[in-house]
Amino acid sequence: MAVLWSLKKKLKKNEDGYKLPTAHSKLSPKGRKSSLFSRSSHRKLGPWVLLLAVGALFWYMSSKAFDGGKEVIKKVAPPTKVDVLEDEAYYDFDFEDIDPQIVEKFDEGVQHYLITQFGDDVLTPEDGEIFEKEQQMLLASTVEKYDLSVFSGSSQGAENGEHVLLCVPLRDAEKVLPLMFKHLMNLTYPHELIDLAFLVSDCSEGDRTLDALISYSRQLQNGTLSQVFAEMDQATAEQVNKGNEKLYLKYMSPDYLKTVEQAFSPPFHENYDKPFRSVQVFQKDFGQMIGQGFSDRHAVKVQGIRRKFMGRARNWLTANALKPYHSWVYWRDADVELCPGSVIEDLMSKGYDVVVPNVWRPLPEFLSGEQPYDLNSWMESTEALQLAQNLDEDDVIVEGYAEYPTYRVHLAYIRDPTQDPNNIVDLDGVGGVSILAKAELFRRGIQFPAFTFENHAETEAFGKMARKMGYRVGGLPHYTLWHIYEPSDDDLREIANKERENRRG
Ligand SMILES: Nc1nc2c(ncn2[C@@H]2O[C@H](COP(=O)(O)OP(=O)(O)OP(=O)(O)O)[C@@H](O)[C@H]2O)c(=O)[nH]1
Ligand SMILES: [Mg+2]
Repeated sequence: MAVLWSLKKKLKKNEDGYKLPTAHSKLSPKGRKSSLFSRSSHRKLGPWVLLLAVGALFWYMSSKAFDGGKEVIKKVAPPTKVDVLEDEAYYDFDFEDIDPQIVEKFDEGVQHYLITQFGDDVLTPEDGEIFEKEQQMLLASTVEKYDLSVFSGSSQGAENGEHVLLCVPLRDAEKVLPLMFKHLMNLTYPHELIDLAFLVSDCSEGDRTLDALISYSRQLQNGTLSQVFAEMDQATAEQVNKGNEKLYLKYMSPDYLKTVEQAFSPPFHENYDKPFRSVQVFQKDFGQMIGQGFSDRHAVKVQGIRRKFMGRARNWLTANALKPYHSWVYWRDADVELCPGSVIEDLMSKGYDVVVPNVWRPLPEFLSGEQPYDLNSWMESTEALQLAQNLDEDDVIVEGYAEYPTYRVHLAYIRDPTQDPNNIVDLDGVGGVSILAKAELFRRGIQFPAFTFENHAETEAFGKMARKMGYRVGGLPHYTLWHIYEPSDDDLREIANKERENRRG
């Protein structure tokens, strides 16, 4: 009974609480073998899937029994097929030499009689060898050794099999999750070398970021997320045909919209659907009360507080997710619209310890069509250093505000799309939209200050701290990521005016 209960509890915990707009049970991974037990490298998945299947049967039978025969509404059927994870990289480092079935045997009380009652050794030499091996495995089952010098990170990480921890902070992000997941699948860095880690915090009441994230993640790891999105996109296309298109899109550059459309249309790269090494979802609230739309005359002060909350969130995420075998950490915001799939390899190839791309955003054509967006990546200036000397120790300088005339060189403003995207410049502060950093920095204690460090906080202070500890921090002025455009209230009014003018002819 206790066993039954725990199986039931396990299944309840794994139940999907988020309704994806598709029939899950019909989805099965495309183009790859689906046998679970055919290769030795799958041996670790086999027992768990078997356990899950047996558990599902028990759960189904017991729920029938306790429901007095009433039809039980199943929210989500457990996936009928699970992807075969063939690459060794899915299994290396975490107790890699251990076969859980063998180790489990000892937990279940399997005994070995070594001698007879007359004192003879009864094990045959072959059995003795197996026993010796299994006992060694048992002794090693909770002991693992890591040589950290192996995980220092090189500019050819993919070729050298280097593992990346990919961190995404999320707040009220349900709407942008499909976009974010498409970008994750589009990454050409080997998925089996990437551990995904999400931190969801301080979401508004009714927001379903966490549930949606877990549902999408399961489909991602099952190799079926692109099919879910294909169905969702089909539904969106039908809405557009009914004339429910977002009005502002009429005012965006057709070239930009075409680039976005192409970026999310097949053919995708050959490993687009490949599961990642792992997905970890963390939830932790910090009491962040400042809403995205908040703005008053203390806006500058609010920025400092907001950045410190973000710093705390980032530090919690790295502290929980960073494993000894990670060579790199890649930070990415969820609200990026356009980004090359090779971004990790591209940033890695520069031989720097911390690298960021340029970040712009598109605008309606009546507002010049585009705009430098992330002003947090910059080179320090004498003016800003002097300014800092006259500030309170706890004051946070915020870029782009008249209160802080820093005269710094911003990465965003030195972009020239006709120039070589491989060019790199040294930076002091970095923005958080897309940061690649060697994992070593975090191991040495560099973090995203949730306090004022040299009159900065969070990612800008991270850049400064990395520089101070002797690391190379760089930015690519001509390599651009595009942040999503969300029309402001002013923009929406302007669009409404234009629509009225058009109607009047
Ligand atoms: N965990 C966590 N994530 C957050 C929080 N605030 C924002 N995020 C996430 O961090 C990323 C960047 O947040 P944004 O609000 O876009 O911040 P920004 O890009 O600096 O500013 P804008 O784009 O101008 O609003 C996104 O992935 C957000 O979902 C927070 O308080 N906690
Ligand atoms: Mg943003």
